[in-house]
Amino acid sequence: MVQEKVKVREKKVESLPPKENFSEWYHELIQRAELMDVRYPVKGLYVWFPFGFKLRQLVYGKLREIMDRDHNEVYFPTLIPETELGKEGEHIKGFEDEVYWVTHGGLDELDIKLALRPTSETAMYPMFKLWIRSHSDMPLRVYQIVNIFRYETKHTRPMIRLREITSFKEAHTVHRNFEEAEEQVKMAINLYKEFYDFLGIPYMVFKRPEWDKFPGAAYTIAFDTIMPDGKTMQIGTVHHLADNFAKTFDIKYETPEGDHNLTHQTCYGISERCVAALISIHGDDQGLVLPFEVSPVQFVIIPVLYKGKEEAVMEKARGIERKLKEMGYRVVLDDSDDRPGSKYYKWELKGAAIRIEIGPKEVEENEVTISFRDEKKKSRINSTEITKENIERWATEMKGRMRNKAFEEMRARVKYFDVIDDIKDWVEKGVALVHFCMSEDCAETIEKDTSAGILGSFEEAEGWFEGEYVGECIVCGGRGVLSAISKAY
Ligand code: P5A
Repeated sequence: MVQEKVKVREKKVESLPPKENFSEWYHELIQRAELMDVRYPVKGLYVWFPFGFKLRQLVYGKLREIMDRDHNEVYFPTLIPETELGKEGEHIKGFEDEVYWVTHGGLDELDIKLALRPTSETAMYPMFKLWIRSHSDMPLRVYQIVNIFRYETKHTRPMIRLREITSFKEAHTVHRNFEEAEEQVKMAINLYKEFYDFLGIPYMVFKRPEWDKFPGAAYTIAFDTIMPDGKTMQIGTVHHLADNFAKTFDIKYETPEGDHNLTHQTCYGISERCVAALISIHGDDQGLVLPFEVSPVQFVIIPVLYKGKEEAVMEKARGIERKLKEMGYRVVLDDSDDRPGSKYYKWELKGAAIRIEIGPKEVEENEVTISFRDEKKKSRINSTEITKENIERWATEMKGRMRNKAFEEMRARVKYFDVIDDIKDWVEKGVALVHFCMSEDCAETIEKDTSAGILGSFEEAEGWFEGEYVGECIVCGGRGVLSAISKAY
């Protein structure tokens, strides 16, 4: 007997632009998958839709879990008096073009202008001066996840270049000396590696050149990933501040011998660029592809209804929904009257990690049809195979595939050069590795010849380059170290 499908709603949906046109794809995807609404009427400010906010919450949940192990969460105010913000000379020089000022309270002009924090060093460190008394008060490690404001003049883009960064995870630490702060820098690098490894996002770690370090830092370590258009994006930074800010804010402690020494500090930050990287690197022509752990919809169950069999199919679908929810997973049973094809389309767009289809055949044989978002194939499994143990294995395997694919794609965009003229075309689509002396003059030559910039010297080249770390500078022939050149976001 031929089974007759239940009549369903036909909905025409426009497909996404192909990912090849990255900029368009990104812009369309974040709207259509309901991550961010870009229609807010202030440049560089965007609205998180509920679905996008859920993704943000899941990603930041991991970041919190990592930070909470040895940092305490705090909250410092949004407004910073001009007098504090301006104290550290280098710091204010770096930020003065980017600060939003509050000048009035109602109709009254304020005595001291207040800055909307562009980052919180100058909000926190005057208080650290009060908190730190003795050597036993250290290490002090705190973090907060807050919004900050930067009046960016370059092209703004949701999650990538914002004027209100809504999800700025900033950590600040205080130590007894330079070496202990340096240990903290290493620890922070490892924490960020753990975070990005968890998301399956490949990265390179650089020491930024002198002219590109964080304003007020002794040195800056940066994480960069390569976006699908071949440009690099800085997805996190770790700064050794030495005693620069301690001098400005007079942060001192008493040693066991009774001396009074300046503290050394570090700070490190990650913004919602981590979410931008996640969706850009793993996404495909159909939409979001998300690791199981952070997907707002881990399972979507799609009933395939045939006349006379609706009840049996729905009953099984509800049973599986209940079972998965009891196991603690995020599940959607899509029982809307759209046709299965539209449902597949919708949940692919939204990156549902695992799809389970149930029709009359599956009911008869106590099976389900299962597919993973990152793969094109479907398979039939027995319903009893849906166990916590198997699900965890599927999640791990899926992450492994996603990470490998992302890593291979990124590796294909990294290439070593020893002749400047060959670089110009390559940086349109990837990163050029070179030996470089780190002088500003040579960097200017590179920028003039290639329209791309120096990312810095590699902290660890493993996985990206097999050759010698030291070699002749590609510009002057002097002593160079392994460095990278790219066009950056
Ligand atoms: C570290 C935390 C700092 O501000 N102070 C506290 C230090 N470092 S940073 O490099 O300036 O910023 C940290 C990371 O934030 C991201 N970021 C942005 N994301 C979106 N829009 C922006 N306008 C923006 N500016 C910075 C970068 O990933 C940066 O590494």
